[in-house]
Amino acid sequence: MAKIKKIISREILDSRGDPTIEATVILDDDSFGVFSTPSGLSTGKHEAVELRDKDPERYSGKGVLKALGKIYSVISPLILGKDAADQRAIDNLIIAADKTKDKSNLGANTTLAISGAVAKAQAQSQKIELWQYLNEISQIKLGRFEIPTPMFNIINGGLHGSGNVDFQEFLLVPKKSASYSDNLRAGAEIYYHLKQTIASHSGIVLVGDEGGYSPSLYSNVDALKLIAEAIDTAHYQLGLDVFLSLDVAATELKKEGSYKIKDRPIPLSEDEFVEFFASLNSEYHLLSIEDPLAEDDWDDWRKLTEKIGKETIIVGDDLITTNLERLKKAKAEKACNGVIIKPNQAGTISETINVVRYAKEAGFKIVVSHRSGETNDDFIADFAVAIGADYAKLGAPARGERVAKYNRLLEIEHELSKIS
Ligand code: 2PG
Ligand code: MG
Repeated sequence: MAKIKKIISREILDSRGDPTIEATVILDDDSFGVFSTPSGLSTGKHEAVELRDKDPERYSGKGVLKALGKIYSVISPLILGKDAADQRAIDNLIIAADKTKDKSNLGANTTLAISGAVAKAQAQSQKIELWQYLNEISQIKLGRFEIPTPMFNIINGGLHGSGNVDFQEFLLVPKKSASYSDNLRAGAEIYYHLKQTIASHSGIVLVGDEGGYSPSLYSNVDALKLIAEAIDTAHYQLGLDVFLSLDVAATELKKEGSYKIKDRPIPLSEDEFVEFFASLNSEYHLLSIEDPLAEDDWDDWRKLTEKIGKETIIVGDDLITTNLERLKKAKAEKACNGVIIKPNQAGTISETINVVRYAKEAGFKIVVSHRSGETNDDFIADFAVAIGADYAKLGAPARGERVAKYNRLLEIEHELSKIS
């Protein structure tokens, strides 16, 4: 049994240049874990919240010195000396100290940094891979470990783009039957060709927050057309080798009760927006649509899922926010059939695992996801394998903080090839 001996935390920068927390947890057998918290931009109203300094004189108010103070004064005294193997007990102490539903006291950025660092330290102490350890504590029984199918975000719009297109993410998803390394290659090759395709149409090639291109287009459908063209020139077949998915992040688009998108001259009502997706889907056979409707519009979600949920995965991100109560409601209301899992929406590893376990039992497709603000921490890759996610959404196959995760999956694929 290894006990928590020391906790060190620092303010570092994420991929947007915003401060975030890096926590190091050291055990009395000298094992250690380092974890840095990612940060979302298109955050859901119901997700756990970050604690930031709000001091306009430092980092435009985004500093995390108060959060570091909470680690020093509240969390460390609680968990120093505790057995690192008991992740749930440690997380419960942190949850009890926070006392809020949305982690607004300690901040989910604070609580996750410690929770994740404890898990990493314990995996090292047990001398097993992190994905193996996380699977152990999740108590999820998998027939065998597999690499989830990657979802490459190759065109960035919405809040992650440059005012170019309304939908936040245009994703490329390779077929499930291929190996992960072949799928990564397909993603990268189509990404190169997309650059040429965009250059030949608009001349300027910019990238957004997740490394996907951010071209200025007349419509959202134009983005799908560009990707289809790039798939073709890269010698892959749409609908056979690769598929298309969207993260609409629709809450950001809804203004005064309707959705304003470039594809239509006048704003669309909720019902018209549902129809828009139904017809888009009949043309592009989308593999999945994430957040097609606003985060509290349960009835509209149910209507869309009823209409196209048999052929397409309707994925709740801002709708569910990795929150067990909201996931239960989504099941009861048949609002969607897929769920995004982001540990920092929940705030601890144990709470995230609770949501995954319920989602699996209820038959939801599971998409484990990074955030738009990331560091080189590759924890999320191990987590996706550990819980047997169907998909892993990790941004474009480019930019250091994104490829850190894709490369970690390559490493795990290699490790798995030795044990199977
Ligand atoms: C999303 C995410 C990640 P953000 O909406 O799915 O791609 O974006 O981290 O900004 O919430
Ligand atoms: Mg999303």
